[in-house]
Amino acid sequence: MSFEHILVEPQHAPQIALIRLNRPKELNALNLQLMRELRDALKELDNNDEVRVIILTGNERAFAAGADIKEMAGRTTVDMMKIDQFSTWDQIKRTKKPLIAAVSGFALGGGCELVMTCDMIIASESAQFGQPEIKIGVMPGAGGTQRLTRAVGKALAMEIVLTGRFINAEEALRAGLINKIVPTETYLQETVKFAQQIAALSPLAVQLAKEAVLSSFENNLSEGLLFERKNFYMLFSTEDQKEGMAAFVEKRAATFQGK
Ligand code: DAK
Repeated sequence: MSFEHILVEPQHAPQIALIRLNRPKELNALNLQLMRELRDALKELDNNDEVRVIILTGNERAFAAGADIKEMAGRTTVDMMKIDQFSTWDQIKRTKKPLIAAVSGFALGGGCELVMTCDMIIASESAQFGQPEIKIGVMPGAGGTQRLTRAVGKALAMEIVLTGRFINAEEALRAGLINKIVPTETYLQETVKFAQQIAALSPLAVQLAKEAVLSSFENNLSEGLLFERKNFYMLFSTEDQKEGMAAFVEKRAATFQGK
């Protein structure tokens, strides 16, 4: 895999892949090419049996400061509709493996929306989150008004979206937007440690459990419970379920093969 705006390490650590957004001079502004590269890399890593968890990160100063304003500034509604960035974002959303965002510095606009498309968020002490689109005359367009509101509730989401105010890692943790705050100097190593806990588990159980949690965004409660039940039953046809339960009974560590 070779890309211009992202760096991909399929084996950053055993079973852990890393994708780094890499337009540092532009604070990792998400231009169309970067997003397409990200979509292609995720698809490839999703199909790679050696990979169990994918980490998405930027650099210490910025995860991503949003969509590339310079690229977007002259566009009309018709241009935007023809480009149809949503198909790229929709594909990213369909990643089956757990996707963990390791965020340091700015995660703004589309950057914040991308982070919220991930399954879990580990933030450095210097992380800042925001949806400042309102300050440039637009509004969030890639899920910001929906995912942020579900994560932090109406009052704070409304404030963030309507004023463009950034929140820091502490406030994001208190509000339920992120999983954990870690030191800035070691934020990536800490994220890898976090990812390793999940990589050690049955990838089949992890995938179906992820799907079931995400279904709560799409379905009402009874549909969601039915979806969960079917995934739960399905896991009883896997070797990993036999291994996991046998290991518990035999008081030993389980080894999951993803079968
Ligand atoms: N786009 C392009 N360039 C950017 C950028 C961005 N979003 N953010 C920063 N840069 C560039 C700056 O222009 C500057 O470039 P040079 O002037 O050096 O050439 C360089 O990065 C360093 O930035 P600053 O000099 O501004 O650095 P500061 O530390 O002073 O300020 C900042 C950092 C993050 C507070 C500031 O750069 C800033 O406010 N950036 C813009 C933040 C923002 O408004 N983000 C929201 C953009 S709109 C959609 C999907 C997604 C979206 C929409 C639709 N579909 C699927 C349809 C998303 C929209 C957005 O994200």
